[in-house]
Amino acid sequence: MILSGGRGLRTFRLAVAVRSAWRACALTLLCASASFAAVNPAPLSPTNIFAPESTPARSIFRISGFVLEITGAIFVVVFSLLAYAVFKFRERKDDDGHEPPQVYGSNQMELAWTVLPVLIVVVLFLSTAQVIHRVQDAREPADAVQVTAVGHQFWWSYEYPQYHFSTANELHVPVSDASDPTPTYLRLLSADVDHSFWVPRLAGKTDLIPNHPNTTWIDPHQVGLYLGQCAQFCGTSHANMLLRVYVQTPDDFQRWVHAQEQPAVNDPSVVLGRTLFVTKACFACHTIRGTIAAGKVGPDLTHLMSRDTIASGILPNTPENLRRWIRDPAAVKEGALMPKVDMTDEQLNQITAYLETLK
Ligand code: HEC
Ligand SMILES: [Cu+2]
Repeated sequence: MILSGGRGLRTFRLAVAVRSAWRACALTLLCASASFAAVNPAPLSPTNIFAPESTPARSIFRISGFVLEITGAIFVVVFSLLAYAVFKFRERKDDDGHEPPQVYGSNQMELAWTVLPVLIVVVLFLSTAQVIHRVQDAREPADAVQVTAVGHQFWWSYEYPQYHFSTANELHVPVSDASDPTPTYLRLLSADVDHSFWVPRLAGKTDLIPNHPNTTWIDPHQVGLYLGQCAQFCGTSHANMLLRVYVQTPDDFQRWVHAQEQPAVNDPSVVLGRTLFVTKACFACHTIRGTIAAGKVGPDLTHLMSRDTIASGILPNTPENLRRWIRDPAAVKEGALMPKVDMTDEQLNQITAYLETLK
């Protein structure tokens, strides 16, 4: 029978329930933070959201942990009370079959379960708004590296306006030391449909929307390769539109910039391949700086061989894969917007040999 022991006993029972709920809650939080700490130092995967390495990602990680703690505590309290009530007041053999006394309208209770949730929502709202403000409205330092990232179906182009070159699919940025930050600011644009830039260990998702420039920034604290992928369904090969961010020491980054600024290598031994490139359709879609090829529909190939992968991270950049790709792009990547260009095996070999000189 519910609440049969008078007001004193009722209060006592509630107090016991609340106390055990709090114990369970504290235990859960302890376990949760222990597992967070265990996951944190060694990322289990290159896209692990629990291993942030850049200020925006860290802020998001912290606010997520905070929200999880509060909602976890609510879950534990509610679930414990529920379990307690179900067990304590279960049906017994000696029940007399009457409905227990019904109790309505406790002002204290009504107030408590209205005011508390409102307070919790306000706290969650304010702390989230603060993180959004800190990430979105961060002032761009004068010496920040600037990159314009453009999403295309199904690849990325990266323009470095300070250095006058552009590249594709593999973004290089300098590591950012906390004592002397060198963040990278990204202007996000789209050439066609909605895409989303998401490298979980560096920053939250930001969409690339046609005719609506967005911005985001990263300040990676550790040298290394960070992976991500387009997080917005943008067409057939949306899942094959991978992101690769190479975080380098300032010296390595400057060396990379210097190499990218150079025009393409002009190797006389592959003149047949080069001629094919500008007589077949290739040059209409691809840029190779230093030649007449200045197309913008596909990735810049000026320094193709400086990249580890082709086709937006889905294939290692090997001669065999290059040949496979040029022979029939859509066979490698469903829905790829590079057409199959008619050519003989010999021509294919010549074009591939030419591309392989583009260091
Ligand atoms: C109609 C435009 C078009 C033509 C013509 C074209 N391509 Fe492409 N190419 C693209 C697009 C778009 C991509 C990006 C595809 C993707 O990753 O989804 C691409 C990707 C590539 C890549 C991979 C680059 C990278 O870094 O991932 C190579 C190499 C390439 N093309 C070579 C060629 C060659 C060689 C020819 C001529 C035989 C050619 N392309 C003709 C549009 C074109
Ligand atoms: Cu996309």
